[in-house]
Amino acid sequence: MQTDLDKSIEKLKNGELLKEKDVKQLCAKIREIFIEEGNVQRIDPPVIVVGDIHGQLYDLFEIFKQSGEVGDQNYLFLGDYVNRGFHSIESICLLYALKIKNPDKITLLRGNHESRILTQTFGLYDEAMRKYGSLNIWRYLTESFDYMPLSALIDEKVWCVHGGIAQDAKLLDDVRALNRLSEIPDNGEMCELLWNDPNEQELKGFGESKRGVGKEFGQDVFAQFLQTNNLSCVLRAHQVIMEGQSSLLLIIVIGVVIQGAVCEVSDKLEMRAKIFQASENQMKNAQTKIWNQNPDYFL
Ligand SMILES: [Mn+2]
Repeated sequence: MQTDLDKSIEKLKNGELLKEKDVKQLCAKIREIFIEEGNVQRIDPPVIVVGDIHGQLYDLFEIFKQSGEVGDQNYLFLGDYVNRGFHSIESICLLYALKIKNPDKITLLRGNHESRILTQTFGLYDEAMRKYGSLNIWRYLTESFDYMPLSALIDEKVWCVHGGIAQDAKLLDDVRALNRLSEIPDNGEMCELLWNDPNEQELKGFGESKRGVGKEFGQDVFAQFLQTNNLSCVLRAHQVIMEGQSSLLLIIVIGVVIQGAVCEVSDKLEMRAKIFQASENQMKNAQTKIWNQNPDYFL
């Protein structure tokens, strides 16, 4: 028999919106799952790592089509599910529903856009008003964001985070010790994990970020962090490089930018970028074009 959850997944996969009460229920359920997860959530390989989705539902469909359904494959999403694209609500609801169905097969980290402030400026708030005529959906979703894990660790060796290394969290244990159940603060460790960027020029240590929030960190910080924590690699997202046709999806293995790609991490921790073809449907999305012409690099 098809459960309510299966029905919701089917609807979302058809590009349909859920009823308000169903979104409310998804958000309540997902909080119970998130709260059991750590600030450095452990993950076993193999896993497919995916960068910023930003409401691009049809690109999300394409990823599942090309790389396999959740359940057949393990997935790790690096945050920034909402804002910018036209389908923030459908995208995050689909990811929540899939995680509720397969809690161990899909990990959803928090990005800097999973916040009350950024959603009020960059799309989710307006989308909730436009599609549901009330703010309830925005409220349910932003409350659920407060419970999302901050980072993940694949096989003790590959640390994954939306932004980067935080100045006052030199050890993974420092990250583990944070109390994350809140709105993203505008400074401090939790803020920096979700906002910081690597600086590939001369910078030593930490410096100011062009974004106005968070910091940039030098290659020396990165090398030290790997050594101290006995890691082989850091995987992160967050930066949007505007050269592709359509997709905002991006993963940066520190130092190497993999654009429009998902990153497959094998059980031997070998990494392979899989170049991702933006969906036909998404190519027609006018808003995507606008973002391409007008790169908003700093948010
Ligand atoms: Mn981001």
